[in-house]
Amino acid sequence: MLLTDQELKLKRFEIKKSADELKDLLQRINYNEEDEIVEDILRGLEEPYMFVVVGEVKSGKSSFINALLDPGKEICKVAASPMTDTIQQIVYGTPEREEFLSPFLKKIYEENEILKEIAVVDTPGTNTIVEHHQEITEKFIPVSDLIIFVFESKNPYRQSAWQFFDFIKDEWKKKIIFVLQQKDLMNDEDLKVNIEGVKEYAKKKQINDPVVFAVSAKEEIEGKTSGSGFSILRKFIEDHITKGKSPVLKLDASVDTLLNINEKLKEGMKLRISQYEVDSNFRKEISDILNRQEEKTHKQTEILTDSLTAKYDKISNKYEDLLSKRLGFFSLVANSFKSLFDRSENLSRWLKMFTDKLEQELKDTMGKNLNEGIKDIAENIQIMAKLVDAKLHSNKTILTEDNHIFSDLAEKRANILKDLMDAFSNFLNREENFYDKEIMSRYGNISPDLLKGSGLAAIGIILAALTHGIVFDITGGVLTTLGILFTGVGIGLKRRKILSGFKSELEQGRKKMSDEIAEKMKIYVSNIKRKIDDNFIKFDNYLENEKNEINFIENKQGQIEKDFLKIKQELEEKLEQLK
Ligand SMILES: Nc1nc2c(ncn2[C@@H]2O[C@H](COP(=O)(O)OP(=O)(O)OP(=O)(O)O)[C@@H](O)[C@H]2O)c(=O)[nH]1
Ligand SMILES: [Mg+2]
Repeated sequence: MLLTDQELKLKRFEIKKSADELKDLLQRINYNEEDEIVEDILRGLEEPYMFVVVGEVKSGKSSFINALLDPGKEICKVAASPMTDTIQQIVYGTPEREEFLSPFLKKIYEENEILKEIAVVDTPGTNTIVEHHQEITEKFIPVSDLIIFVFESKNPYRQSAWQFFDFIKDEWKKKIIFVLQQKDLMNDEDLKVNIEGVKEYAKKKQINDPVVFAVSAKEEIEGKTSGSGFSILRKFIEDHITKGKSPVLKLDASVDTLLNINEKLKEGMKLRISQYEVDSNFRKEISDILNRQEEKTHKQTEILTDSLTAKYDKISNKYEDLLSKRLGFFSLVANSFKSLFDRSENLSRWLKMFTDKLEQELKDTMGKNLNEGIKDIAENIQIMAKLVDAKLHSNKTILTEDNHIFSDLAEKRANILKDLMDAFSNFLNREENFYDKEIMSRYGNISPDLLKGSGLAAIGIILAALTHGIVFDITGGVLTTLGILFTGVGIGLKRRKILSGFKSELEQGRKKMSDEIAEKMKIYVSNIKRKIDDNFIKFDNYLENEKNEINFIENKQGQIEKDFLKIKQELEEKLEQLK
């Protein structure tokens, strides 16, 4: 014994503890197939080391097992036609008997010393015309500890056999030994060629030091034991597996399989992680589009207000000049014979005309200017929405719904995205999304009914109404104040005071106008941006959840792997001591 019973018990306990954690993880992601395998492995921990004999139909598997265990007895049925149709697990037990555990699994109890350390499993042949046979065998591979791969000596080169080998080696990383059976049907020379052939093939498939035996079950059973090849095989089994080593090897093989399952999950997670990375990058690009377009809108608004104020300034300067000259003239004539009454009447009339003209010119010029500038800004906001829509449609799917681990998650993600795209295209078509009640109630009040059916185009109409509203409201205010300033000017004409009043009133209006446009545009764009962002709430929640879940799984997996590797190292140190 390499380990005392107590030590074995402890190791089994450690394995079970980490395996339970692995199971929790598998259940968390609904990876049910693998979950059942872990269950099976845990159940098998105290059972003997398990040889599983596989190979193509009629390669001589059942005869091989009979010859190995008891040449005088047909434990497993042998025939010339496809025979073995269930997994037959041959284990130690008295009285000798057979039990059917399921339609696919038969347990045969034999009173045979060697079976106290190993169990031998006969399987249905692969590559047969009988349906399910290969499937039954495939299902049993994960819980095996050692695979005995049986070929017919005459032909170990069938592609189908090596494909099955790939499944065992790549998918389950099982330890494998090769047996060329029915060697009595070959001459020594040809047999040698085929042994070398198998070795070469195995090396090509990354088995560095392939173990190959050539045997004849027929000769062994007929008592021609010296040339049957079985004694060499039995010696190998004693040296490497039995004689006290098998309980440790059993645990070692079980840990290998558990590690392999953990590895598969890790491999499967790679797609999930890259999907998450693509998705969060995609989300970031959407935010970037929004920020960039918002920034652009601010720049365009600045250009618009600059050009508006330039035009405004030109007009105010011109009218200030006019006013100054006119007031100068009235001061001059004030000393003449003209009566005060005349003077005041003329001046009022003139001032009225003056303000009317000023108003008209401001309205005309600013209005024209606004129409130009607003077109660009509205277009820019529309582009923002359209870019987001285009981005949504270019989203990349990596984790597809046929993924064998994460199909549910892939489906959930696809649904979230589909809902998002539908919701967003609805969003774009509903003009009320672009109507900002709060801003619009003060300026450029237009009835939302007017916008019906305009979709994104509403932005242009809304912004035109808004900015015109601001400009007219403010110029209107300026002119009203000027009217008050000019009232009764004729009587006590104070030229300088009037001029400075005029100037400061216009200047205040100018500042108010450009501030107000900048501020309202800022609010308008940031509200639209927020509304666009709101479409992504569900997707953002999904992303957040994915981030946490991936972190959790990765951490857990790392821990489980570390634990298993530690157990494995301790087991292997024990085995090493024996050499
Ligand atoms: N000459 C010769 N014939 C053998 C030997 N072993 C088995 N046979 C014959 O080969 C045929 C198939 O043997 P089985 O042991 O049933 O082969 P199997 O691989 O278990 O077949 P399935 O269970 O149907 O996949 C039978 O007719 C056996 O008599 C051998 O060592 N030498
Ligand atoms: Mg058979």
